[in-house]
Amino acid sequence: MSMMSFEKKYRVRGGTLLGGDLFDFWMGPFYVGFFGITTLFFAVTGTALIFYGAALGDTWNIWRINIAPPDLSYGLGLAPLKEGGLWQIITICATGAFVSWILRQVEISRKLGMGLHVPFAFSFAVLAYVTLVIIRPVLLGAWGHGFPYGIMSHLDWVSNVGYQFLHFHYNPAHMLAVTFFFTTALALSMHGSLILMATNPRAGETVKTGEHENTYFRDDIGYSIGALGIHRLGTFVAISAAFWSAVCIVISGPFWTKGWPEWWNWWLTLPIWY
Ligand code: 07D
Repeated sequence: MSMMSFEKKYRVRGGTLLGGDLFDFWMGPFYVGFFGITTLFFAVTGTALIFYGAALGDTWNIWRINIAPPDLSYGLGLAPLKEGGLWQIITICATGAFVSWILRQVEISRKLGMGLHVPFAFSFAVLAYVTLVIIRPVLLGAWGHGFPYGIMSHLDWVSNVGYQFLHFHYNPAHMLAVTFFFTTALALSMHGSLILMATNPRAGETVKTGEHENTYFRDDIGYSIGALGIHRLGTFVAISAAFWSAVCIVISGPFWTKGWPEWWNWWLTLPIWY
C-alpha cells in the first residue's frame, strides 16, 4: 500500500480520548488533536515565561540564564512571581506539555490500531522529570528542592545535591540507572550499525536480510537475539534507565539522608562474617 493510500485509510475521525471530534484533524503531516492544542498552549506559555524570567535576570548569556525555584522557606506554598513563582508556573506548563504529549501519542496509536508502547516508554522520561520537580520536593516539603531551569545552574544543582550525599556514585539506584543508560547506548549502537551494514551496502552490492543479521551475531558473539528481541531489549534497557534514575533521586533525601557510601554498611554487617 502506498503511503498516500495508507494515510487516506487511517486519517479518519475517532480514537480520541477527550473532546470527541474537536481538533480531530491534521495539519500537513501533523496530527493536531485536543492534546496537540494543550501541548502547544503549555509549551508556548512555558517558553514565554522562560523568556520573561530571563529578561528579569541579569544576563542574556545562554549558559548563565537561570530561573530558580522558590526559597525553601516558602515550603509547598505559592511564591511571588519574581521569587520562584515563575519557576512554579513553568513547572506546571512543562508537566502539562509532557503529559499532553503522552496523551497525543496515545490518540495517534489508537487511530492506527497499534499498541501503546511509545507513550508507555515516553512516560518514563516524564516520570523522571516529575520526580525531580514535583514528587521529591513534595516529599521533602518544599518546592525549593526542585532543580533550577538554566544550563549551568542545573548542573550546579546536580553537583551540589550529589555531594550532599557524599558520593552519589555509591547510590545503588544511580548505579543501576547509569548501567542501563550505558547498556542502552551499547545496544542501540550495535543494532543501528547492524541494520546499516545489512541494508545500506556499497554501490553494486545487494541489500542483505535478517538471515545475514542473525548469522553475523551468531558468528560474532555466539547468539542473536533476533529482530523482535532486540527491540524488546532496547525498550527494556531504555525504560529501566529512566525508571532507576527516578528511583535514585526520590530515595535521596526522602528515604536516605546519610552519605550513600554508608548505605553499603549492610554488607559489612551481614551475619555470614561473624
Ligand atoms: C529528567 C528529562 C526528561 C525529558 C522529558 C522530555 C525537554 C526539556 C525543559 C522543563 C531523565 C523533554 C525535555 C524538552 C525540559 C524545561 C524547561 C530524563 C529527564 C520529560 N551521573 N546524578 C542522573 C550519571 C554523578 C546526580 C541521571 C553518570 C555524580 C544527581 C543519570 C555519571 C554526582 C542526579 C545520571 C554521573 C551525580 C543525577 C540523569 C558519571 C554529582 C539526578 C539522567 C559517569 C557530583 C539525576 C532523575 C536522567 C536523576 C541524575 C548519570 C555522576 C549526582 C542516571 C553517567 C557522582 C543529584 N545521573 N551524578 O534521569 O536521577 O534523565 O534524575 O559520572 O537528579 Mg548522576
